[in-house]
Amino acid sequence: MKEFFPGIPAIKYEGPDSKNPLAFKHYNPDEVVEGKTMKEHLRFSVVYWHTMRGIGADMFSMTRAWQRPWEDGTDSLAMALKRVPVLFEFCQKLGVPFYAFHDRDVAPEGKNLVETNKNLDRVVKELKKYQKDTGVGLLWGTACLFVHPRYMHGAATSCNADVFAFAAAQVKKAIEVTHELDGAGYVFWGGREGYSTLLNTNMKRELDHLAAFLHMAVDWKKEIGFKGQFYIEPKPKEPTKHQYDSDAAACLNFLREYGLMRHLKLNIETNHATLAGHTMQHDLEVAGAAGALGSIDANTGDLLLGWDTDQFPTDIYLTTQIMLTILKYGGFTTGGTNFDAKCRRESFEPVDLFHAHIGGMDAFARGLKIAAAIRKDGRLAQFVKNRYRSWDTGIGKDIEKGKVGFKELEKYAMKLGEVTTNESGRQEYLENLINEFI
Ligand code: XLS
Ligand code: NI
Ligand code: NI
Repeated sequence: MKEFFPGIPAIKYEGPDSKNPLAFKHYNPDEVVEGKTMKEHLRFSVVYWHTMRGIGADMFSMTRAWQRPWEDGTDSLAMALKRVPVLFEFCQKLGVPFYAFHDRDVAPEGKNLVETNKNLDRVVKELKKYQKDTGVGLLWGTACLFVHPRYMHGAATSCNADVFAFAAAQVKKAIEVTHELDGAGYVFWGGREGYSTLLNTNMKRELDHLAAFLHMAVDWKKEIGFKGQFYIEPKPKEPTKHQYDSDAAACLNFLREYGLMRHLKLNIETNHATLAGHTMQHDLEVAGAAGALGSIDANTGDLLLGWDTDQFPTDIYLTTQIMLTILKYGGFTTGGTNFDAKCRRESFEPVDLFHAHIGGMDAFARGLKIAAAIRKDGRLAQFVKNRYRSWDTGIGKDIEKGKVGFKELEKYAMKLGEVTTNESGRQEYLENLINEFI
């Protein structure tokens, strides 16, 4: 069999003292943490769009900067088929159990939808074969509803009903192929579901349409017996000025308003949360508190660049916070740690893809181990529990149980005269405590 990454061996765990750039220092797939192996906890996934289809483009150059010797410079079906073994060799060498794709990442559009679907079916057949041979599975599938110019006004939120219909047909097919490939989930990221100006936008009508679209997707999922988890991926802006699924809270509000809460969880992406003015941990907490924490797109932004730079996560403080929250909410079930991340334009060699993923995986492995150690130590959780102890008995308990109203509370406050029971929040002490483990 042809090797696409010659000279790069299967990446092994060599431990923290290793100086080998092509080895894991912390990700030890079979090591057990809190009762599960690291592999089971983290459920890493490689994305087709950046890793297989990225060319190192930016706003100032659409010219390929990245060397990918297997590419023939075409967007043909033949090239699409040649790319499949590259992805699987990459995942196998890294020991990553999953991948994720948009329909148009894996197969090119034809001259009409019939031909496009045929192209997709052909590549899906190949993907299925390689999944079977390698044991690498599909974390989630999705549809690309933002590259083709037909989607310039959005897809499900387009002002043009023909576009809505076209998008519906595309998503119907994308769910079917995800089902065919035994995907653990399916993601809705609102590519251009938003607006550039309110001057030409009927927001209420667009949101109603988006909800109708998702209900149709839920119906179709049931009809074909697809058991994977549906997710919405929040993002506040880019490409539009305002994306409707702007953050976790906005998504949850939308899902509740339109009766969709039971059917979708959230796929939270680090750089999207920060673009929304939140931390990743904030959006994870919002999703987790609502029972909707599904999966994560692992990446990071750059504090000095205000766009979705999709960098690989290397900050241990960040991965520690993420894993603390994920463990707190019981860990991944259908979801995983999907590297929606790409190398910088300047990192143009295939080996850079390995460095990038190894770094991300090690950063998450450390985050996981540190989070587990913090949980085992127990001081952090105990502090938080203790901070709320006034709610466990007496008046606090009565409030939580709904036993008292304003009248009773007024009586209580009058008797109290003044509050004398406040305690320090101890933020600095807690920050120091976290640093003990990092
Ligand atoms: C774009 C999104 C996208 C989704 C999949 O910013 O992160 O890549 O994850 O459509
Ligand atoms: Ni993403
Ligand atoms: Ni993104």
